Parts: sequence; C-alpha cells; structure tokens
Amino acid sequence: MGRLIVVSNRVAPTQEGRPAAGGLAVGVLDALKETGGVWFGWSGETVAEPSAPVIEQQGSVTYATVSLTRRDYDQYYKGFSNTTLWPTFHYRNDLARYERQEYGGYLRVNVSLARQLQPLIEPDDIIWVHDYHLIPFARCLRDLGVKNPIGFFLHIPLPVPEVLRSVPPHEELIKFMCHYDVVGFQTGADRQAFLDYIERGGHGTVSDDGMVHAWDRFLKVGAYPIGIYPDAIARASAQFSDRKAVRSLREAMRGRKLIMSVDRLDYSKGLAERFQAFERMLQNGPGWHGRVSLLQIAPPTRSDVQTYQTIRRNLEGEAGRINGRFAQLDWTPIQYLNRKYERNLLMALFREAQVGYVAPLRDGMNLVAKEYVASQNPEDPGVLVLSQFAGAAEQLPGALVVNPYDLNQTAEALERALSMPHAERVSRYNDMMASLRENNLSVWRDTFLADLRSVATAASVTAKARTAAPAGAASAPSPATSASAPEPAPRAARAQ
Ligand code: ADQ
Repeated sequence: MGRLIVVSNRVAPTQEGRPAAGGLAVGVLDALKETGGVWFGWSGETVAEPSAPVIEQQGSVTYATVSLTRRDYDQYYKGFSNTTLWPTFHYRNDLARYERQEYGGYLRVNVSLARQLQPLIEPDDIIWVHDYHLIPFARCLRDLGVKNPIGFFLHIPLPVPEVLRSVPPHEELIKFMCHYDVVGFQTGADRQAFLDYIERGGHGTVSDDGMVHAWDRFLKVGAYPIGIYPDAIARASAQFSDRKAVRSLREAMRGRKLIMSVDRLDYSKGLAERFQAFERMLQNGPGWHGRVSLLQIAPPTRSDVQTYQTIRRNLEGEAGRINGRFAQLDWTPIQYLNRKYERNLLMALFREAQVGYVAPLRDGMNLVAKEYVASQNPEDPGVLVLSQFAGAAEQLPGALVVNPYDLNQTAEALERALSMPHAERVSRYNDMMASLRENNLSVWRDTFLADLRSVATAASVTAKARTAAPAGAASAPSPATSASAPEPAPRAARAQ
C-alpha cells in the first residue's frame, strides 16, 4: 500500500510531533502515522519571495510546508476563500464579496501548490485534499499528469444550488470537484446539494450506488461525518478536572448553574443570537436571576478581515448590554472570554457545565458539540442544546435541537436543559455517546480512504480494459485548460 498524502490549506503547527489543535489535525496526523506519509500545505507564513517547500521528517510523517506571498494571501486566502466562499457556503451571501482578481489568485495559488507538491508524489501514493481553499487542486494535479487517486473532503456546508449560484464561477467550481475520484461531505444534506446541482442543472447523472457521471468524469460522492475520539476526551476531561483553572471556575460558580459555549469568533456561529436567547430566558424567568451564568469562550480568528472586527465589537456590545440589564453585585450573567485554551483543559471546563450551548446559524459539523458530550461525567452528565443547522444535529439524537433564529424556543430549551431530571440526562448522554463511538474519527477517515482506494482500483481496471480495447473505443476525460498555462484565468468570470 502506498503512502497517504494529505493536502490542507494549513499544516497544523506541531509540538514534539503532536498537533496543537482539534479534530482535523488529530485525525490527519493519526492517519499519516499509521500509513506513513506526507502532510503538505501552507506554513502560515507570508514572505516576499516564494521558495521551495520546507521538508521536515518526524517519525513516519513528512511535513512539507510552503509560504505564501502577501498577494497570494490577500487574493487566495483572505479574498476568494474567506470573503467569497466561506460566507456563501454558510448561507451568508449577504456578507460575500466577489472580485475576479481574487478568484484569479485562488486559481494561481492552487496551480502553484500543485506544482510544488508534484515532485513529492510517488506512483502508489493516494492523495486526500481538504476543504474549500483547494477545490481546484485535483484538476491542477491532473494537468501536471498526476494519475494517483485523489479525494476531497469539504469540512464546511455546501449550500443548495440557488445559493451556490451567487458565486459567479459556481459551475467551474463544481466542475473542478468532479476531477476528484471521491468527494466527501459532512452530511447527507450537503451531499444532496451537490447531487441537485449536477442533476437539476443537467450537468450529469447519479447512479443508485452514489456514483456521479458529469463532464466526462466518474466520481463517488458520499457523506462522511467527521467524528472525535470520545473515550480519549472523556479520560482527558476527568484527568484535568483538578486543574487550578477548573477549580477556580467551580469556586466562582458557588453552586450556580453554568451554560457553556466555545466557538471561533465567526458570524456563522450565531453568537449574538445566542446571547439574545439567553437574555430572553432571563427576561421570561426571573427565578433564574443569580442562579445561572453563560460562559462564552470565543478566540478571535482572521482578525484582519473587516467583518470579524465588526462581529467582535457587536458581541462585546451585546454582552455589556445584557450584563448591564440583569447583573447584580455578586452575579454577572454573561462571561465572555476572548482567548484560546489548552485542549484538555477546555474538555475539563466542559465537564463543569450543566448545559453545552452550541447554536451556530450554519456549521459543517461542529466538533464542540461532540466534545461537550464526550467530556461529561457519565454519572451526572450535562445536557446539549444544539442548533438544527449544525451538521452534528444529524448525529446527536439526545440533544435538545433548536432553531437558533427562534429566541423563545431556544430560551425554553435552555430552561428545559437546566431543569432536566437526572434519569433523562443519563439516557440522552448514553444515546449520544453510543453514536459518537460508532462514528468516531477513525471511522470517518477509514471509510473515506477505503472508498477512495476502491474507486481508484475500479478506475484503473477500467483504464486497463480501455487500453486493451481498440483505439477510439473509449474516450478519456479531456481537461479544458492546458497544463502549460501558468495561471488558468477564471473562465466563468471572463465569460460575463
Ligand atoms: P471550525 O469552524 O473551526 O471547523 P469546530 O468543528 O467547532 O469548528 O472545531 C473547532 C475546534 O477548535 C474544536 O476542536 C474546539 O475544541 C477548538 N476550539 C474552539 N475554541 C477554542 C478555544 N477557545 N480554545 C481552544 N480550542 C478551541 C471546520 C468546520 C466545522 C467542522 C470542522 C471539522 O467549520 O463545521 O466541524 O471543520 O471538520
């Protein structure tokens, strides 16, 4: 079996060979350690002049990182990826901005990354590309003659065709996705959005076994919900529950109940609505005054994108307003902390909270929901209040599922969670833990890679049969742009 090559926008920074952060990084690194392989992507650095990839070997894993120029960063990362695709894919096309030049930069960086990776690829390798920054990547590799199996996993939602069509080069993006051998989504709904685009748009057909035939390409399209390792999290949360920070939180609560939320500071996470639903609960239930606090942890992300500065200001304003309205000398209703925590400590903090409050307006999966459940004390678990618009809602049957736009419904769910009898809490927790174990992170990774290997094997058998057949009996997929083009121009954009 060949090596696994993982390609993601960011290669997670490592500390003594361990990734610093959450689900994707842990899953990727585990997969790589088992098979041996390469993790290729951006180092997070911007430089004046691009240079060759920096290669670092740690055990069986080779880290290959590249830097971006400021122009690449502005156009590919900050521009098209995060100001066009991110908002639109989260159904916020009101916040999206499209600039043709930025799309050109997005394509240029994908081509350049593919060129830097190509010399590292060996014939038996399989390549797994992650997320919206790299949609054209398979096409760029194919243009360079790479024949290896290539899979793609989208961590964020894929919007329904009507919303997707607000991105001017939508058709080209979907066509690019069809250059992968397997395309994976977080949920059945995301997968369906892709199939609807293909079928209803008249671009291709879908067979019963999930194979798509479009633009002369055959690919498998599936839902592969990302998981966590629930038992490892359970152990960490128990072990860290004696840490000073956790003890201080416990002492500060002095018998009050705790509702806890942890998110990156992002408009998709619905933080203002979340505060407002909590406010509604306090407004409707004066009995809760002084008896419950909301702890919101939200480290800033992409602080150089204007929208994020606005969210931060709004949120600080909302927390201040609600605290001003209800606070007492010895009680602050909302504590809003703008910082990152060490992962195991965060899990132990979750264990202190009677309610995990995860109410994004739209989210591919949301690992925090899963982590909250896994962190609970099995003897006395808390309750998860979860948005119906998080992918995790398809998988956590024991959560109280809410529409985050409905403040009254969310406020009622919070109250119900805070007052839930012990037996019901335990039963809901057990249901969710069973689901988390069944769909853990290895299952996500192994299912995806097994599909990629089997589709690739089937394709190579077909290709051999075609080669054996008389010339002209079968036509190979023909790329629309030339490998020699240094920067494929955004064709859909030019056509307008
Ligand atoms: P994200 O949008 O980053 O990921 P999420 O799934 O919630 O969202 O994962 C965030 C991770 O960061 C979690 O592991 C969480 O514990 C950690 N984290 C958050 N705040 C933290 C803090 N203050 N300190 C320390 N750690 C913190 C994208 C998609 C998601 C999808 C994931 C994985 O947007 O929908 O679930 O990828 O596929």
